[in-house]
Amino acid sequence: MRVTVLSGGIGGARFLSGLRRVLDPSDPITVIGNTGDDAWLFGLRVCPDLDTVMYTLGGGIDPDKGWGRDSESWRAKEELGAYGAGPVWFGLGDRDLGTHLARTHLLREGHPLSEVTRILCARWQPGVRLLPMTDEPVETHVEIDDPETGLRRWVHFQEYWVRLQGPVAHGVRFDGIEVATAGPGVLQAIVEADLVVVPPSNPVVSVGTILSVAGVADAIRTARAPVVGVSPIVSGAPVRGMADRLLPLVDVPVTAAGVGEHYGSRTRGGLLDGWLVDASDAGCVAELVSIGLPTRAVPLLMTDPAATDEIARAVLAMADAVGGR
Ligand code: FO1
Repeated sequence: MRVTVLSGGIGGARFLSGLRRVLDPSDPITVIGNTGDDAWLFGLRVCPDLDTVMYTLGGGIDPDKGWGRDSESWRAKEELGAYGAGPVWFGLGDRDLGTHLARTHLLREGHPLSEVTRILCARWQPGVRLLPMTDEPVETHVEIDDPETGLRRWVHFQEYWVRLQGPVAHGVRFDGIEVATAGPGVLQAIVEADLVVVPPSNPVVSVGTILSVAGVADAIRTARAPVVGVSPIVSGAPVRGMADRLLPLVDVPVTAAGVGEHYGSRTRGGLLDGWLVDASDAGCVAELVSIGLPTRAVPLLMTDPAATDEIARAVLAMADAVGGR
């Protein structure tokens, strides 16, 4: 069974590790990774959502943070700080810097990001094919009230999330999305899939970014495979991250039902054939089913690998239930 998963952030990567474990090794998984979080730092191209998938499935992730490398050291960061070379607020560890140096070197040699990602993954063997959503640069920016001046200004997503800790947001935009084309293999991975999964990634700045790439949303709407989503919102709050501050920007309530309706039922022009909400949100199942979105309530907290595997199994079961549509 060929499975294609749209992924961004730590939640998406953790879900993927469960899906990889529960599927037969012969079932290929293709990941369409968000690149809107990417940034130039110290002249290096940092691709957080690609690296989080590569490290998490390749066994190199820092398990507590969910990003960056395990057993990390920070000598280069200390040296940079000593020179007053900013930004000091973004934690680039020595081992992680190796990835960014290798990536930047390959980019400078002219390799597209998709080829660079394939080369980096050859070391990690993540057990999935990791495709950047596009080979062209896209950078998410968020409009905030500057804490010093109180004036509205746009900041890069990493500054918004890491330096400012996700304050109230007044706008979000994906710089470069207008001219970005789907990366090599991206649309094909959706068209050829036997199952498409929208994991519990941020609906605005991970899934939303990927869906904004030309052709991706339409490919999902017309895919022959069942499309199953997993709510990133549990009991009215994001399990991690800042979806609660960004969902209002697209007029979506911070609820499992709100995000499900936002993605929409495929029978009504939306993206999903099935939607999983947490057991604590079982109260919204009947309503979503009544608007044509098959929904099930199952435990969605990825508290440990066993729980994560159960969520992946629930996705497969939902796909079977709706796939025969
Ligand atoms: N997140 C933080 O909260 N603080 C950091 O210093 C930080 C550094 C970092 C370095 C490399 C990398 O790949 C990710 C990093 N992240 C950090 C996480 C990153 O901001 C988020 O994972 C994504 O951009 C949003 O999903």
